[in-house]
Amino acid sequence: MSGVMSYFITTAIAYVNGPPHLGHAYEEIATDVIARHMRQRGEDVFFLTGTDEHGEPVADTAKAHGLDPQAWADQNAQRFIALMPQLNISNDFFIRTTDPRHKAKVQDVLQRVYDNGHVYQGLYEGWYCPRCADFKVENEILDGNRCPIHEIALTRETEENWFFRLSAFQAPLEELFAANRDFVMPARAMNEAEAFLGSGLQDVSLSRGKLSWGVSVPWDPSHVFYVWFDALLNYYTALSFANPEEDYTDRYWPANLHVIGKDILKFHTIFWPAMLMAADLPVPQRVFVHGFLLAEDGRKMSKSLGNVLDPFEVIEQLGTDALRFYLLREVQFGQDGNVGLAGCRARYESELANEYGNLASRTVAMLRRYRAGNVPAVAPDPEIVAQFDGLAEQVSALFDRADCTQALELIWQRVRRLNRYVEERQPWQLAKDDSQAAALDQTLTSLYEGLRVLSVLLDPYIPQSVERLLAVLGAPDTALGAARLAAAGPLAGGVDLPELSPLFPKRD
Ligand code: ME8
Repeated sequence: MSGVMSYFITTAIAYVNGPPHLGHAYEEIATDVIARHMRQRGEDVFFLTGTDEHGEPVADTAKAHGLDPQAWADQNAQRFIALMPQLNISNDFFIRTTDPRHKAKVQDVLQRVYDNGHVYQGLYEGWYCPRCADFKVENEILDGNRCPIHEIALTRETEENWFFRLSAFQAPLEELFAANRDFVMPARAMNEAEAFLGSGLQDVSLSRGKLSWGVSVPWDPSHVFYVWFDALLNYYTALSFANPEEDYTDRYWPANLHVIGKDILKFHTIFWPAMLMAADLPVPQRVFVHGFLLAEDGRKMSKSLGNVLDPFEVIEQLGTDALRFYLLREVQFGQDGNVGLAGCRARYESELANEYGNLASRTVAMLRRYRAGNVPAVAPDPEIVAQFDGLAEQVSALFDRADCTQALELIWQRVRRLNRYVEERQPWQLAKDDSQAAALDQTLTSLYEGLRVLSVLLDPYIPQSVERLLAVLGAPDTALGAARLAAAGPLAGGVDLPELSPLFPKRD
């Protein structure tokens, strides 16, 4: 195992207060792309996702549907579990926070925080958003005492709670931020976390006495833990029971990368590392904060405005790979972006079908027509070799910063380059002239090899299509080491290429 590194990557866990939506699909897909890339590098990846089932967001919606919270959570959790294969997500485990093993572990860890002297009883008085399950501090409140995220009226809460001494972690967090400038990425998110820290930390509620839907506090069973601490701890607790045969905690903790949306930055970059420090546990390496997907008209997606991009509709019309590709190609990961069905169809047509799909079809068709399906065992064109030189390394370096959008752009530049190469070389002309046989061999080998390498690099994004194509190319290896042009003739030499049906067929 020498040289193999463990790589623990997570998504946020979704509230089960409704069905999955595009924002959830986006986060799952992006995280999956990074996890798949890391597996290609040979790393020992563990990819965790799941559902957040306690607290007011779930208790309130359960009540509104006339169900008890557990029945409501069970029903909705199934929809999130079903989403994973629909999106082709390669998660290694799916945690539900109502799992008794999670609850027991939450109690253990928070008991340690209590025993370490970081908890006291006090009176909370302030503004609270039941949709965020968030106690807002003064500078987070919109005029008229409204939630900055949901824009709904905040409730005034006065309750006797157990408090976590967050303020005691001001200096340790400042040190963490100074020592690890990539703790929060991208840089804009780091600035936001530092601004929050810079405004001075106040202690936060650790428990709720008014709520019963949660994990009970071991030293005071009349309280349940505040849902955010229960939820954040999923990243740690899951490792202890994901595999009944082996406790994964030592193997994978601390997490390498938490992928989250911008609305939950404070919890992950401030509360979470402080809580871990209070429990004497190592803090994660990085938190990557992605943006929000908005409608094509730039507005928030809403059913009443009719501008919702429904991931299930895209999958049905264009396939899972099309959705995965579109979201990562259209929106710079880490920024907000506008998305819609029209844009998705356009990219399907112009890029997946006409660029990559067409490159694949014509390469296979020409090899079959001019060389009876055999790949000539000659070296590829030095000019194409130069174009691909260092590409896998550049893609890896971008993934080190979770920049899956720029990585895709680098790959796509080569897809376009190879299509231009076909136009420049005009293999159909070369084929008419026997004296050009060597030129035709070199052209076809270059196309075959280039297409194969690009497919390996595209595998994390569009795994179904790539794996189908690589099978036809007779080169199924998707390890990153295979993403290099073979110097002297194709890896697969002498394969007998079967026909390729269109990877991205025309849709109405
Ligand atoms: O916040 N675009 O759950 P959640 C992009 N349970 N991302 C979006 C989005 C959008 N329009 N809408 C939501 C919670 N998200 C908590 C997390 S983690 C210990 C607990 C993202 O179901 C959102 O930013 O409201 C978050 O990362 C994830 O979806 C789950 O949101």
